[in-house]
Amino acid sequence: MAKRTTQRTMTRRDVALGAGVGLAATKLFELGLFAQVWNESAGETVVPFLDQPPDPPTEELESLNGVDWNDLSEWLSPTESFFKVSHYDQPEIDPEAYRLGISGLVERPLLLSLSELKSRPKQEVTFTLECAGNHGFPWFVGGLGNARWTGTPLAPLLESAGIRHDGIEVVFFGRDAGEEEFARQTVPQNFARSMSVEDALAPENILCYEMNGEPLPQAHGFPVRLIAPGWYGVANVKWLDRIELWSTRYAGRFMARDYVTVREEEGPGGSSVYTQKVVGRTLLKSALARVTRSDDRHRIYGAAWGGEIERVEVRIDDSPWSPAVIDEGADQPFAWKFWHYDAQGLGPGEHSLTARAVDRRGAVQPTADDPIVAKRLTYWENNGQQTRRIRV
Ligand SMILES: Nc1nc2c(c(=O)[nH]1)N[C@H]1C(S)=C(S)[C@@H](COP(=O)(O)O)O[C@H]1N2
Ligand SMILES: [Mo]
Repeated sequence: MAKRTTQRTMTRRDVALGAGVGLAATKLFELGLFAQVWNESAGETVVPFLDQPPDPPTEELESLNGVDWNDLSEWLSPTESFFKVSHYDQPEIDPEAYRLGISGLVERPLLLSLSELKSRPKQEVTFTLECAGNHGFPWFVGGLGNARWTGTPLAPLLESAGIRHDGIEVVFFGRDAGEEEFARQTVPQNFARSMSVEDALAPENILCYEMNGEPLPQAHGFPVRLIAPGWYGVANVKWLDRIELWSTRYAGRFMARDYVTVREEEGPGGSSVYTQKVVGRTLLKSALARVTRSDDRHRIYGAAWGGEIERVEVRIDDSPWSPAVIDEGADQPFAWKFWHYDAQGLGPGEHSLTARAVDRRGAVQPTADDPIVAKRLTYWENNGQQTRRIRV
């Protein structure tokens, strides 16, 4: 049933992005930003994983995968292959006519043009955006990407609009719209997500108009999207149309029905109780990318993201956990870390390789059979440790 929902709601193909992207890539390459982090030496050969993810069931779902783990080498994900998730239409917005409204329970409603937004102070963040459904299906493993996002901070704008004391909820509406059923009635809705005032005022949130140094591509929310570092993809509203301050909680589809993690938990006397949690902040996560061999050494490459990563640890078969080397991203709090781990003298036969991320507070990425992961009844927020197998 869950699968059907995804197929129905995630049906947008990517659009051709045009010549601007080629320029962007060249420019960034000159700046050294697309430089390959993992420079494999001549003697290194790839040892394929025995378990490979299947292809997506339909061609339409292909654009949900951006990262191809087997080929991953660029720390900054190229814009042209960045994953795309759009639940409704992809509105084309005239940048000249564009106005972003900030209204509702504010003292001074604002209506801002794109050039007004661009003339405000600039802020940049390198942030790994991930769909909360990533790793929710065997074929959905590349629903993430790391980009440099540029825009203007949200908090000063909300402050200059003046949030009234009864404004408790900040609702971000996209321009895209679709039909939704509420109480057996079908009604039109805009894509929207909300945050508490406190969360919305976080200094890292930006109204973003550039991705990897170029104007935001249409598929990624042109002309303006919210970038909320530390939050799952769904909170990063594209084609941002209006921001409203409400005195009540907002309970649209993407807050209250989709993107809700339902779990079975143990209640009193061993009974089952069920909880529902809105998908919000990202969870601590890691993944293996590939394994190479040169002589007697196997090198495991991977990434970790979704929290304040302190270290990444690797375990081979039933050996003790041992720390990996962080190669890239240690200085960027919202970006994924690239890591590698060297294993010497792996004996012939099959081996299982597992990685786990550990955060600054000592929290460990859960195992795949931890109830917090295994007792999810919806496919969102699968951040369980991943085990991959190779044959030596
Ligand atoms: N307006 C709007 N914003 C949206 C969406 C959408 O369908 N409409 N999808 C969300 C989801 S579920 C994800 S995972 C991210 C994906 O961002 P990307 O397409 O730029 O990779 O956008 C989010 N923002
Ligand atoms: Mo998503």
